[in-house]
Amino acid sequence: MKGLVIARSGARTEIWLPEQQKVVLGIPRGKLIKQGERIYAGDWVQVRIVAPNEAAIDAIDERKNLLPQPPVANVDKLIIVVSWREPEFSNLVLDGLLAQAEFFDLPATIVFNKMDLVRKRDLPKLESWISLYESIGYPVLKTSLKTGEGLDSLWEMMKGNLVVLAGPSGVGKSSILNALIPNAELRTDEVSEKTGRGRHVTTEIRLLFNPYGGWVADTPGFQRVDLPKWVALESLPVLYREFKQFQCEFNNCSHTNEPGCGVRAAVEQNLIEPKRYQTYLYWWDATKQIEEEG
Ligand SMILES: Nc1nc2c(ncn2[C@@H]2O[C@H](COP(=O)(O)OP(=O)(O)O)[C@@H](O)[C@H]2O)c(=O)[nH]1
Ligand SMILES: [Mg+2]
Ligand SMILES: [Zn+2]
Repeated sequence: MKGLVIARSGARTEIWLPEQQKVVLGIPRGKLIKQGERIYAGDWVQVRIVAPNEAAIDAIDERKNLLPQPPVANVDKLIIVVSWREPEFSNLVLDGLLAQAEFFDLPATIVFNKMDLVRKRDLPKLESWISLYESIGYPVLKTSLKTGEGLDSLWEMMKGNLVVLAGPSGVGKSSILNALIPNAELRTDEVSEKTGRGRHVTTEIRLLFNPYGGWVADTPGFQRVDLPKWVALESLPVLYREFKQFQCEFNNCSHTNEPGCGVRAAVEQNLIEPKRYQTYLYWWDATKQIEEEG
């Protein structure tokens, strides 16, 4: 029988059995432990029922991807939440998060939340950013928890998938989760302040059942751009997806100073948005610096 790992904390593994519509405790077989196999939330596993609420885990299915932070396997969608104001939009941060998503093979969707805070005179600027990201193949949604704008589209987009929210702190990730899943509010910063326990620190990763279908991780994925730490310098050139269609003289071209670079030629002809190329150069330098430090 197949099961989905929905919670991992220390030695405890909870498994959702779609056929039985219930959650059981998962006990990894000795063989798996000996092989040093790690089990992640989001893993699909082969199980055998050994007690009313217990299942032995015989095998872990191959993963299509693995998000490192929080550790969640088989992510269908990474939703990168940003805002135009409070906090102010940074295309440098967004491009870094998109490159991280590419590196870990996570299909990314961009959500501009807090649309209610966008001034009328800023709308054309915001729309041109949105067109840019749509033109390179990232879906973009505009939402507001305050007015309800775009929430139906957001729920529709999250439906039936295993979704992780990512993005800078303060953009509204917890608010989105709470609006979707009312009893998820245990996880917000406000609640932990109220209980006086300070910041909620937990090693548990739990997938919450999306009432429209599918699952949502209860803690956000990357909030910072750790790209320079994670990515080998030579893989950076393929993480800006619109660069891939241009040919360079050298196979391993870094698109920085090599002769015959098709990417730089495309930037000059505005076939690649110069703003994207600028952030590429920034992340290239940052990654190079980390690599040189060893
Ligand atoms: N005006 C406005 N405020 C929002 C919206 N979404 C969230 N907020 C507020 O922004 C603050 C940060 O939200 P939170 O969900 O904690 O952000 P997180 O750090 O990404 O989880 C909170 O005070 C929310 O009430 C929105 O669409 N519009
Ligand atoms: Mg939060
Ligand atoms: Zn090049």
